Amino acid sequence: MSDTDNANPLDRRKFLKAAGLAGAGVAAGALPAHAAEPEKVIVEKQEWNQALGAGVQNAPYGKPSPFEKHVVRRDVEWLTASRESSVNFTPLHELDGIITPNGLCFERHHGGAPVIDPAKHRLMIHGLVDKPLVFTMNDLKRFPGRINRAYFLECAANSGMEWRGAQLNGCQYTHGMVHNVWYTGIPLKALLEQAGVKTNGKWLLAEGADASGMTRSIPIEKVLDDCMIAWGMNGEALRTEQGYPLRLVVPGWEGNMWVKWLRRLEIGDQAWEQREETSKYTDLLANGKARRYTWVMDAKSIVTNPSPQAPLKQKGPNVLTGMAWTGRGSIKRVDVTIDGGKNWHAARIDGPVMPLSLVRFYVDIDWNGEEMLIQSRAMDSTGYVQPTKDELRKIRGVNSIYHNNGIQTWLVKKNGVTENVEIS
Ligand SMILES: Nc1nc2c(c(=O)[nH]1)N[C@H]1C(S)=C(S)[C@@H](COP(=O)(O)O)O[C@H]1N2
Ligand SMILES: [Mo]
Repeated sequence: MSDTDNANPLDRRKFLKAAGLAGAGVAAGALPAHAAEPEKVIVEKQEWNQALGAGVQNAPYGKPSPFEKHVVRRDVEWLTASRESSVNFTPLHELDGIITPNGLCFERHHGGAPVIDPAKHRLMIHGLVDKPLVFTMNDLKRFPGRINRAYFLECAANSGMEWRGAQLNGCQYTHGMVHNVWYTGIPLKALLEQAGVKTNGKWLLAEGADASGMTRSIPIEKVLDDCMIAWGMNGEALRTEQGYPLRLVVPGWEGNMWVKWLRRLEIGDQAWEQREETSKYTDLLANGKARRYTWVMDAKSIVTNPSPQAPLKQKGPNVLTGMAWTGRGSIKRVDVTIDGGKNWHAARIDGPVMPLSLVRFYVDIDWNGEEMLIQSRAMDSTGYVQPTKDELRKIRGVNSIYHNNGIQTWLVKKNGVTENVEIS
């Protein structure tokens, strides 16, 4: 599905001053309630209590309610060169909590999503090891030391279109190349211990079994620290799009390194300098030099509601919510402003705060119907504070599409309509 709202991105550019806005207070006033007079819908008979509902086994694999059919991954036509080498986006504004449902995790693949027979899938470990090994899926599932971990995965190109100014109108499009999943699998360290990494083994090459045969080099310290191979996501098997039957998990590091449909791991003494780590996923600076090996995803946050696809409908109490994540340690706090940065308020983080995993934050606001300029700013356990987009541009220029973790601004207009803007 494509979204024609985003067909003409430059129309969305907008630069506003932060002055003179006082749209709301952050302490909730009166709580939402209804008139004492009974509404018709509660006293009337409804069609759903006049006949039996669907029986069990009507849907052997459960689906969302038909009323939720707008909650889908979406792509953007002008960003879609071909279906097989493309991307779609997680509908962040429709989600809550910290876990991304399996069917809504954004997809990025370079050669389409292959359907692999797990009985014929193999994982090979070779190169600078004492004993090259080949595992079947069954071998891996019998391997001792299975673990479960929640991690975010963010594509380095997430928010990439925003380097040159506010463009895409919706957090699904500006920030939707991220998902957060509970993985089941085994630490890569355990497999490599069985193979025996030679002392000159300093790098790992991971290769996918898809048509793109995507490959990335990863330094051995990271591999032995917390990388895992996973066959499970959110309690069930990986989805085809996410690498069934096996994917690499590289916590906190850019999504491109999380090789899907994982078939081969080679140990070497230097990086392989593959396409995805040279001409791609390398950040060209203004002076013509490039930053490379920019693996870690810096702290970032986004207000998902309100946002352009989820405008405010009513004055008074409203729940502002969003999510934050960092590739270093864990999220320590998230501050939110509704007046373009004049005042900042510590958001309430709810749910587990785990390293290298999304956190959910809330601010209960009382909207008086005036314009608001909303931003969120994440801070992680290293003390790093999410920068503004202009601070990033000063250091990095605007050549690259990668690693834009700048603060996002939403303008909420008097009628509740919300737009992607930048404050200058
Ligand atoms: N084998 C293989 N692995 C791959 C890719 C690919 O095209 N082929 N794309 C990478 C990129 S660029 C990203 S951002 C993530 C996306 O993971 P997802 O599709 O589960 O969201 O997978 C990475 N792993
Ligand atoms: Mo990516």
